[in-house]
Amino acid sequence: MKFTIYILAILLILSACGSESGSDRLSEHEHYHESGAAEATLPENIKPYQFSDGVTILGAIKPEEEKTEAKPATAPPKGMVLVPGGYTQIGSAEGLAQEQPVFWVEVKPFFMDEHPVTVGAFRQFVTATGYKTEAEKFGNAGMIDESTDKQWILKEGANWRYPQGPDFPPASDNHPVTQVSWNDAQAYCKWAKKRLPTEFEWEHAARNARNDRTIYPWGNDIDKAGAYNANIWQGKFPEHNYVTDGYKFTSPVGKFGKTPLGLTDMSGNVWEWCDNWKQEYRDVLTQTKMDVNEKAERAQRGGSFLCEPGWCHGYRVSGRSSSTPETSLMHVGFRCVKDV
Ligand SMILES: [Ca+2]
Repeated sequence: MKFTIYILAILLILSACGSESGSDRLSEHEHYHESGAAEATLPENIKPYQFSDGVTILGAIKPEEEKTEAKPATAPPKGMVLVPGGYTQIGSAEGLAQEQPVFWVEVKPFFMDEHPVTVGAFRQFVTATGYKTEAEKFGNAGMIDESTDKQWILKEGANWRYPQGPDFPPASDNHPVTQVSWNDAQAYCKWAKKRLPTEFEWEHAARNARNDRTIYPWGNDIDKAGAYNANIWQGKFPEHNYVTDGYKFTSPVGKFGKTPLGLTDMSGNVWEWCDNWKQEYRDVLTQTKMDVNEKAERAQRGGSFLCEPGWCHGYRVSGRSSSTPETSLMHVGFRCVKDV
């Protein structure tokens, strides 16, 4: 049963930067550039409510008064940056249907890891605790297999140490850890006395805690005179990757996309697990109770090295994806946050 769920999860990751080459299998997400998206309207009569400890959903209206919060007395822990609190408009009227309708949130300040959790950091966790990841327990994990026409497969022996399986090189310590499930990410964050961000905290940070309306955290250009700001896919997915940015798979953390807040890798490299279940925004706003069954998926943000705009432009700040919580994939990692 678990295996069936796992296969299903792999298929569902189609929305996360494509796992099949046939255009008849393109999901709504991947038709972004063909069809665009009509602007969705907000449901009426949304009352502000506490989405999580750190986020209040406000709805259509941003409060008029600007709060000026004193800088926290505590300095950010090593390897983390302060994300100031404030108001952010979540989503994009120019984005996909799943990024709409746009709405305001109030976010409390928090500390965020500068970059995704690395293989080296995850190794420390495993050494200290003896933790076994779900991919290790299953004996396999999801990867795109170049030898079988670049289809997603469950690769035997693939796990965080060997993201593409033991017949490929091991993961480098300074790259983001991948092949970790949401459950694994939770276990790591708990061990590190941190937690996963919610999607809205993540987007607030990607919008530099000041509601920047740019496509990416640093602006609107993915490259500047050929120098890339993110590790993504160049060329037509999945046929050919020109690897103009220098990395076919993951890249060392901190290499790409430093934001005004001091975060890196918020765009591209690996998708990042978020704490919350993924729901349609309309359902979030109307507080529609979610049916949490075995198909329910946890949210992911940030896009990956497999993303190219013609197929998936998930590395925009408003981009979203998701997988079931036991799924492990070669292009999904995470970073942690900590309450101030
Ligand atoms: Ca790349």
